[in-house]
Amino acid sequence: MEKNTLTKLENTFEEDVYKGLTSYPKKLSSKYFYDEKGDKIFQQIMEMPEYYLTNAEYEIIDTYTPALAEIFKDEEKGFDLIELGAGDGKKTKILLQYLTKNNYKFSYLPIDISKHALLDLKTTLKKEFPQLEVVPKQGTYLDVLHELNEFKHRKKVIMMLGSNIGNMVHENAISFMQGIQKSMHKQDLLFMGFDQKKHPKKIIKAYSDKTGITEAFNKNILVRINNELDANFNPDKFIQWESYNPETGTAKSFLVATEPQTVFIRKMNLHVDFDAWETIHTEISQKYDLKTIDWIAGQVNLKIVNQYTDAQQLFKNFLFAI
Ligand code: AVJ
Repeated sequence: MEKNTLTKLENTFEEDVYKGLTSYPKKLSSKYFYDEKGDKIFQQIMEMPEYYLTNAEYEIIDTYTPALAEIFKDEEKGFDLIELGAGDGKKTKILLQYLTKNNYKFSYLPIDISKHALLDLKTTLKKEFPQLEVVPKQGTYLDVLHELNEFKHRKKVIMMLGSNIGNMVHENAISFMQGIQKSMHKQDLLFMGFDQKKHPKKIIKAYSDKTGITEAFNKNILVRINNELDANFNPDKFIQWESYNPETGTAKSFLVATEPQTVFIRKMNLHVDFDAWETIHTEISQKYDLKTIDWIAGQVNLKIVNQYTDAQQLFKNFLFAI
């Protein structure tokens, strides 16, 4: 498929906002949390003590880097380390540090939707690892699947950290992983992070901190609609609410209107009415167990090669092959 066709399959911000705010119940996708300000708020989230995911995965990578390096390597041709949703690369840098220090042959290809995040990453990597070949690519997950097919000349290790997969309902996660699987050859590997089911209180706390950072993160989507589509949302008339279903493992985030109100979106000439306590669903953050990951792997014809976890078993990284 041509790249143009692929991008056409994806809706624009404006289309998604229109659809989401004219349906019932209302919804807006968390993929729109991330503009320059949203990226910064997410950095703050990763530093909050309540947001256990970052430290847990950091511990896993820190512990297993030498073992992973041995599994990733290809002595003959080297390998391409392709990271989907690279962000600021904090966790990846442990791996890059070890691989470069020990003269493993590889290139690093960070892919992210945020041009801004990629530029920052490229600059810091240049400073920290001047000898490392870095080939950044900007694009969405759909662009990424297209790009992956281009890498067939040597072993590729595809990496997706931070439980980014958790933003997708199972059906979408499966078609996304299916796309990755199709791009993989015999020796290729997929290394992916999955946040684990745990005490529901711990999950709720991670997604509804008292300082209001997560709330600001969710509300950033309203701010974007105000700025980019000339609207008059008053973020103070919404609260953020988190729910967690321990049976399905789905954490769900909402913005809830605290009073009846009408918002005008000038760019679309659209009036949006809210009843008191009406909701906008913004995000899911799926939590997994082994049965579910086994099921997904089976659906997409991937084999689990290994799994890695932290001392408290809060988070897991799975290594898959075809
Ligand atoms: C970046 C998708 C992994 O769902 O845990 C953090 C985003 N949302 N706090 C997650 C997020 C609220 C995060 N991911």
